[in-house]
Amino acid sequence: MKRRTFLKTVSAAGAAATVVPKSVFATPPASAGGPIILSTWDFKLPVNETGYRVLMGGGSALEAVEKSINVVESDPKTTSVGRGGYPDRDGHLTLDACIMDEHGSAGAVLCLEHIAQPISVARAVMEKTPHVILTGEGALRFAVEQGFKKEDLLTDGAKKAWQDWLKSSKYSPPVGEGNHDTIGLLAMDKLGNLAGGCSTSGLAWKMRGRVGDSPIIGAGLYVDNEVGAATSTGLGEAVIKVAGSFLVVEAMRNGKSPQEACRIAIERIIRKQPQYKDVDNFLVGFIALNKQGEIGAVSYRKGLQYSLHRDGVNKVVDAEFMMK
Ligand code: SD4
Repeated sequence: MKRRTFLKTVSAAGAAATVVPKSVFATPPASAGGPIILSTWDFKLPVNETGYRVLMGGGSALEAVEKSINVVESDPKTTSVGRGGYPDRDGHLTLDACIMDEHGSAGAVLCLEHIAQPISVARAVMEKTPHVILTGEGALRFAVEQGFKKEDLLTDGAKKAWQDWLKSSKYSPPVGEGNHDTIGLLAMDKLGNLAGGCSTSGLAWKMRGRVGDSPIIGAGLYVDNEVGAATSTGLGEAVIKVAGSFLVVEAMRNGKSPQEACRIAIERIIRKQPQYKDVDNFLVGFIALNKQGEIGAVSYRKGLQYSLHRDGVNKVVDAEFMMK
């Protein structure tokens, strides 16, 4: 087909099919203003408090996101994020993280080893390189050049758990006990600006080189400062296939509340990935925060908790779920 004909066809079809939602043209809604910190799970660590303090002191949402997530990454007892995370099936602990700021800038590291603060390396990728993603060896080299300390992050406990697993080497990908608890965290600062981050060691006993949704912009995290932000937890393969966090933010752009928007993403997974309906330990969940300061949290099955710090109160809440 000649180029001119092709363009003509596309524009004719596009004119018929595209309904542009009003919200695309609307002025971005005025923000309710922060400080607000919303994060996945209950880590029993001062996660939200750390970021909230940053925000109360006039710090940016981005700064709050990084500092909060660093708390989880540094904790050797958390077996799903940073130091102390469970390794892959070959015994390598590989870390994934991404971050987005209020300008829509993004940075990510995939399969990073030996660096205890992947979210900070992701921020450095965003701020100090022309790229969005660095992986593996290159991410490690960049981190070391930036002054991050190269360490052995596999704790004795994680090594023992891996050695126990090796005895059976039974691999069941759906997220189960001790195999979840990625930190996804969204923040709104006093100016009403949004930022978000996500950090994980991914699924325990995964294949070498496997990456889930957590460091993938649009899957594990998405932030649009005009609209809202979303992040996810659970089986990354399921989230990537529906571009989950982007889907949530786009639903908010089209007028849905954060709660409705999270439901839409879970519904999409239910409809498009029926293979998980009878898998008891399958879990995915989304949390979302819009520009008005409203929040949402919905999971596939019962089990997701979220932590919300707002108006000086930090609470842990059970999320709504959609499947029995
Ligand atoms: C992954 N989404 O690597 C991560 C795992 C996770 O809560 O969230 N666990 O697929």
